[in-house]
Amino acid sequence: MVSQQQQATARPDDPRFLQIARKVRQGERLSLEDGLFLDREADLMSMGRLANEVREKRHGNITFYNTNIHLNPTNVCVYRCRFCAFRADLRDEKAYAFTDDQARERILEARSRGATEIHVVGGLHHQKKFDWYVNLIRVLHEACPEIHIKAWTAVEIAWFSFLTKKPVDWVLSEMKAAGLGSLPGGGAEIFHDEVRPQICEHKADGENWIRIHRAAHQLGLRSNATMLYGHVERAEHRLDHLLRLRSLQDETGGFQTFIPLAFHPDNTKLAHIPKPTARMDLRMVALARLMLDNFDHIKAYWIMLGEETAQVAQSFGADDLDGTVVHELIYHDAGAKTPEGLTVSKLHRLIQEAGRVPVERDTLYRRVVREGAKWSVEGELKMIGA
Ligand code: V47
Ligand code: SF4
Repeated sequence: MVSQQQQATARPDDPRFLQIARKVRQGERLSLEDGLFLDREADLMSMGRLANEVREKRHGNITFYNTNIHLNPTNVCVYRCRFCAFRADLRDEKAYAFTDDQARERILEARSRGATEIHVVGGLHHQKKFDWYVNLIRVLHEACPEIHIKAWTAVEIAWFSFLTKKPVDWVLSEMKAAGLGSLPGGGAEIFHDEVRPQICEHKADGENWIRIHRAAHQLGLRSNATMLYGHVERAEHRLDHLLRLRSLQDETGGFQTFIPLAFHPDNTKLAHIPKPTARMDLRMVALARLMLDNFDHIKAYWIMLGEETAQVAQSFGADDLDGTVVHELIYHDAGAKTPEGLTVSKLHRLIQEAGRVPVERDTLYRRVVREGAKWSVEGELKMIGA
């Protein structure tokens, strides 16, 4: 079997690469075959340089980041994804579920740190009803209405629809009314049916993930997209995934950013699979930048990639590093060695050392003007914050 981390073999002047470079420079869309060649064979440095051209044409020398905090409301989960080290059973010692007071405390902490965003994803608790999840959003929003709530993956939204027996539009509208601002990109994993049942049996499938993001976009909610790579999938599955995202983006334009997520094997049922190499990480960033010609942003999520690879990724197509990310659990449970949060000055350093100019954005990619913990978005006069 060919490894999914196979070394590239083609020369930089391979005619297939030259043809791809010509297409990219002329603004022509890359095909499935182009993507397969880039993923399996293309010379990594040439591919990175081409992705960097696209990135610099769109964003110049800027790398975006945001000031955010995470909240994983519960780790109890009815599913047993084989790549997940975070989940717990109801009676496990490590099982937890946030109370309203704990959630309020977390968002007040976010405010005192000057965060513009709270990122909320978690497990699907066996005993919690829809009201618990919607109430959590209400509590957060009422405590700090100025902080954008990016919450619930499509898998969670599908679960709420199952719990309430109501359509996805209804679930999303209730959440929006409670204060939901946008959807994160998680739960996408790998859409393809040859892979999905092997890594996350039973949970919402690829078609449902797409359907839920379409519904969110139609309700005016923006969302992100991810792809979990470096486990049992192969190039053709990754390309299928990227093309499905590209096609939904053509239809709705509702995606803001794509985040390739590097698989972290520790403490998971796939612990025998080695962690993706930095070469593979960089290839995925460049591949995404070249294939997703209708996505504005490609995020190099520093928590997953490690700080050094996230720095290099800024020259391989990425224009965003995510954020300060205080209280991250999902990747640290799976062995991520990065810190559980970074100060703004450390994020600035990560960006400046890579030769880029840091620009703080909010969740919707508007520029943030800041004085300490007080901030406003560009063009708005009122300063917000502690
Ligand atoms: O769907 C879980 C991934 C996702 C592991 O939208 C793992 O800005 C690697 O939604 N190794 C949830 N990945 C996280 C998520 C997210 C993260 C960052 C930014 C955004 C955004 C969204 O985390 C899951 C799954 O794909 N995940 N376990 C693991 N062991
Ligand atoms: Fe549950 Fe999410 Fe972990 Fe899957 S990835 S087991 S849905 S918490």
